[in-house]
Amino acid sequence: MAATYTLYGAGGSGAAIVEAAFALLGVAFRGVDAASWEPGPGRDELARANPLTQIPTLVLPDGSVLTESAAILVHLGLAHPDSGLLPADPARRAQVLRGLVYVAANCYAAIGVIDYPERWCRDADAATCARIREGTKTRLHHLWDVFADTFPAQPFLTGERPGALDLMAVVVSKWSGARAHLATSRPAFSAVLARIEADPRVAPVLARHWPPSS
Ligand SMILES: N[C@@H](CCC(=O)N[C@@H](CS)C(=O)NCC(=O)O)C(=O)O
Repeated sequence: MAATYTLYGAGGSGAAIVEAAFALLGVAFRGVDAASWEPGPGRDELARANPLTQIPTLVLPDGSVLTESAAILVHLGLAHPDSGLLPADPARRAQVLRGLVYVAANCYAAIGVIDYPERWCRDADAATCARIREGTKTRLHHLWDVFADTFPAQPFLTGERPGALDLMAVVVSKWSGARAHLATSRPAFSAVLARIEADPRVAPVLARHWPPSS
């Protein structure tokens, strides 16, 4: 069998970003169920590939490991220049790269604090963890407001078609109450997220990760 991509991931995780990218590309991949919070052989394999044991982690057909959702999207976009994952126009592409790093460095990083406050504050008790979570959530919602004000949809965040920035934004905004916040604070941006979710290639991936009944 020809070498293929191997994607480590779990339901409701950032692996949905990369699965949706493969759906836009029409490229097959092998999925391995793995997450730091799920003990088992998948996690052991993931830890060998990515010392942070984080998902998404992608093993490329040449066997090299690619982590960091933004880097994975940029790599796939460059490897498939006609896919529309990244804009061809350099000025537009620059803004998409800016947006990808913005979401990874600001929003996704904040989720890591909300999920694991004890990693960021030595000897934090439950009350301290709750305060860290609460403050980070408020900051996260502000970060999304700024994102919405900074990256106009044309009509998608990547351009005329859904692409890398759309996938990053639609998945990372699923967490920590960002959607409920944006529905009131930035309704036009919420409508853009809904438009991305409705794409027939993206919708089944999101439905698998976030089943409608859940
Ligand atoms: N910087 C990474 C963050 C990835 C990340 O935090 N993934 C979460 C799941 S959505 C994870 O694996 N968390 C488990 C952990 O940190 O132990 C990226 O942009 O891909």
